[in-house]
Amino acid sequence: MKRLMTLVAVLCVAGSAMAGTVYNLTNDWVSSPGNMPNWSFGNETAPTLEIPPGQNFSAMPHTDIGWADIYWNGGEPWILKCYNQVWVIPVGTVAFHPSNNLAAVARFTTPEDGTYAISAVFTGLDAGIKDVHVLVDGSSIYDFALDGLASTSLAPTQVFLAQGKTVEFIVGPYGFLTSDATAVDATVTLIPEPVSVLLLGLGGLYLKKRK
Ligand SMILES: [Ca+2]
Repeated sequence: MKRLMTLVAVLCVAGSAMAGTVYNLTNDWVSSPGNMPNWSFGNETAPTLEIPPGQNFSAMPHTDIGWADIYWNGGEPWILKCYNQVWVIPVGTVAFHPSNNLAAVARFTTPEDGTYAISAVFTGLDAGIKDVHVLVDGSSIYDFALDGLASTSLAPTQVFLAQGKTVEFIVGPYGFLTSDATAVDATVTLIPEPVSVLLLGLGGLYLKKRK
């Protein structure tokens, strides 16, 4: 009976560990540069039919901003979070805006080897059409032409990645720059070792004890 209770307790711990380590762009957001160890920000050559996304990454600042400045911020591309959340940028998202020639990019760098679940929601905040992408280690796993206020999602997609690999969330101008502000909710979750492996280990331990 005691063994059974121990097993149940261990399984409960294993179950809670299954939630994994969640890296969410909005929740992890810190306005001071250098304080987001897993995230960096930049721009890349705006993708076209000839140029794939993910070319010529160049770092750029990310910023907090008051709501009234958003449309008139200028200096595209930009990536910002509006802390007072009273206008335009929905709670739980960060806003991206490309320029004519450059896509806005948030780049996650994997802290360790492991299986990662990648998901994203892109929501148009203005009337323009924009191209949105998710890249893993430089290769696209998701591309979508997002028109106006529509929304599009990448369902959780699992990939194994070594430490130091990149996952990029990108908003491009889709050819021309007009009203392309886009809210992004980006999440990368490090998934723990499967419970099945734990169970096999526990089973082995139990059999060994019974001998
Ligand atoms: Ca556009």
